[in-house]
Amino acid sequence: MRIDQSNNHSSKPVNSAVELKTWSRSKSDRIRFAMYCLQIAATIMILVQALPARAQTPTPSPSPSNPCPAALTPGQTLIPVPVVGSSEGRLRGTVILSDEQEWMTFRVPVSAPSDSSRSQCLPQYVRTFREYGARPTMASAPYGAYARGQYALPRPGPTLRARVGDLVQLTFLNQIDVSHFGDSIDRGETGRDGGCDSSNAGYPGADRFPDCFHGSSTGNIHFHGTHTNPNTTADNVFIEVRPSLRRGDQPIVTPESVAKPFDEFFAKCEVELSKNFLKEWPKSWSDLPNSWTDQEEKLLKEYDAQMQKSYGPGIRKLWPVDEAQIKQGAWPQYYIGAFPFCYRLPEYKQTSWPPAKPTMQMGGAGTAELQMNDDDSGGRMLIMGQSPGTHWYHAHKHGSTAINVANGMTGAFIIEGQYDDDLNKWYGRNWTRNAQVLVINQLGVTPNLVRGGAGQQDKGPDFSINGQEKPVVQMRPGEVQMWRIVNTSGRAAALFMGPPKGFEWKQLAQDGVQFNDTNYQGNSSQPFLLAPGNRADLLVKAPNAPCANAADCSVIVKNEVDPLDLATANPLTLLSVSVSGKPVGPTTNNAKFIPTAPAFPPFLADISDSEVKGTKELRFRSDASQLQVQHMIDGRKFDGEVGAVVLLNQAEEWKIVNETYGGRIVSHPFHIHINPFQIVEVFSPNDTLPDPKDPKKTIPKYIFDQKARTSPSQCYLDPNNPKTWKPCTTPCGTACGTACTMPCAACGTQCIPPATPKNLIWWDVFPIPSGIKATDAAGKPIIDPTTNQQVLVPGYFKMRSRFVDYPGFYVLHCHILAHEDRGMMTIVEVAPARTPYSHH
Ligand SMILES: [Cu+2]
Repeated sequence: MRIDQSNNHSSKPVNSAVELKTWSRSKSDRIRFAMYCLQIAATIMILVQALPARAQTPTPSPSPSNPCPAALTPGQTLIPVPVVGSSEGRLRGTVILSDEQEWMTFRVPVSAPSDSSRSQCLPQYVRTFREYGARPTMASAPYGAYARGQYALPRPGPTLRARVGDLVQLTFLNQIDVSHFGDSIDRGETGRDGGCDSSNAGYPGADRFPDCFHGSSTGNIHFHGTHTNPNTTADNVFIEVRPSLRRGDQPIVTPESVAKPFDEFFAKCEVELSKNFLKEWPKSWSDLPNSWTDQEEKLLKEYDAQMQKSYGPGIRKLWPVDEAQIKQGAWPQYYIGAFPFCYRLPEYKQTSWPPAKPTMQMGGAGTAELQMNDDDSGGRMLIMGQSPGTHWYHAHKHGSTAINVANGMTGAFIIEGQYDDDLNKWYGRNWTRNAQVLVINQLGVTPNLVRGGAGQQDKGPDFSINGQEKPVVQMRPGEVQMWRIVNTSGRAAALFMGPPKGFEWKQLAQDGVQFNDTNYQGNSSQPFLLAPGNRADLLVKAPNAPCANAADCSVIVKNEVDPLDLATANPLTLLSVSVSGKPVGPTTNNAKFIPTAPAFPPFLADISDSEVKGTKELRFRSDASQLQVQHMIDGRKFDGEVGAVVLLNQAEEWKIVNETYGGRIVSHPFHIHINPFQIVEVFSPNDTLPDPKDPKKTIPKYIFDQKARTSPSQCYLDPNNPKTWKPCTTPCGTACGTACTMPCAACGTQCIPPATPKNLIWWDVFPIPSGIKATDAAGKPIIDPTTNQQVLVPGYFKMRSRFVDYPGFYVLHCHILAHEDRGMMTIVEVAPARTPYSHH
């Protein structure tokens, strides 16, 4: 059990092993504990504290040493990320989950992020997603020009690029060398220590397996934003691929060792999935080539035997779990070293919506008859298509999403379609291929909770783009560029404050789903928020002349996990633009925003009131009564049970509630896989209004005591009547208009509830507004007479989604990934609407 601290700043890596008592295999390992000091020649002591089971916690001392390599210092040219593209309808590639030593940046001081803080760089082992054939990022151009020493630069996984309709055929390999990360194997199966990572800062404390940090060398890929099959070899986050076993120092599962069976599988998969976009294949383990499944069985048994040898009886073996799942006809969960992803990005080809029904369909019949006229899609028609746009992928193994994403296991997934064609028609051939792909992350090696008190970084590590801090994007004077921005951070949202002076921007898409023309025309150089997981496509227009200084051309963000943070959040430089070169002719298309938004696919039509067939309420709650704050949904942490069941091909309206109050409040970013959603109502009880007496100050928008009113614009909510806890759009005390929502007492029954808004934006992550503890005019708690507790008013939003096309199991969760790992996730089951029975 060793941890490579590698937090030295000398010229060669120091592989000092630190053993933690709780991870020990042998008696000698059991003795040493995790306070470890490394004496460095430069007389700097780096305190290593609170070592978690698979990460390092250097707390860099505030000194001018530990300089960063050039590419990681602010103001360096943005380095593009390598692309794995599709051809002839196939995205074929190999993504290798491996590890390397990279220069990681650490903010000094660790407190609130600020442009006046500085970064130190220390080499650290991190897990990476790399395309097959990638050379370490310090050795190959253009990285070689920036690197320092023998450590690599951080960067995201390759940008994947495909087109709507394409088949995705990805070989995924896990070649992590676990000896670089201490006890990074899945401790749950060792049968020891409850299965959670541990540190001497008190972790895991109140956390319990499986809702704790653990198993960080296990990998998988979530294709975030894809509308596809959630099962088997598609967007299936339940699979767990353990690192390859090794012979000597080398992984035995390699691209070569799986090439033959995977080629065979991909060829068969292509034939099957070409029949119909709704076709689900493979269905069972026996659909995979025997040569590979036999090999996997052997490797799993060998893995189990090795675990038994190391940890003795009491281990949880993997193969018997797979075996039982296979016997039940379920898809097995555990793999060693490799997994073949194969699925299609469905293309909606009809010109109107809803899709025309096939003429042969028999109303009310079971699938038995309908299978006759088609295949296992039961005669169903594709209802939604894959939206072309900026999507992404990331590690999604429960228990290690936070650390793996922080290590850099994220990447952009660009899905092209008519959207690109329309933009390229205006701007020029392949213009969208030259878009800036900006992968934001908060890179780090240890979640805050594992570090404990003093080492915690407020709002997490600094934002990086493609691994760099504050890089520079090149633009020509007057040029319009497309920026595809992905916030892959596991923690903080970035509020983009607006374009730099002299620039203009127009948002084209949100979360990989394009705006319709009304929303495109209606936004101009506005601020926008990218919560963790959100994306935005922007058209950015540079000024006609270079900036007088770099600061004038900087894109400024504020970092938040709740809007209340913004009052004290520092403006941060995310990136800068260098405006130089030959100006773009002001009358050419390349100097203008496209006059009309790209054609809007018919399947993105608003979800109407009449389409909604069911409602649900999900309550996200942070409970601060325990040793550490515990995060749950509907009072439960993730336990593998289904939390929401929906019938296939129905639209529902869900109220997503945030019962997180006071203190360090969090707007948990709600994310659901497979289908995007539209927001129809938002209630944010912590909202503020400008103070009419002093525009620099704010006053609460909602009051719970009429005597607290300082402005007629404030809305009164009755603390004893939860039915009034709703958004207020009409000021109280003024005449009620047609757009009034109910809560203002003064509006009474004259109010006409607003119609469902139109032209709604599609999202796949949306922060749930936090709740408030009700107080009276004197600032004292308002007590609920029935419970004798302070009245707590939760925030919420209501969303509508079409649970269409793909039955199966997938997840919804908080996209603050430490919350997800610790239990704020549940399973959605989309049940086939048709029974298998015939009723003649
Ligand atoms: Cu959360």
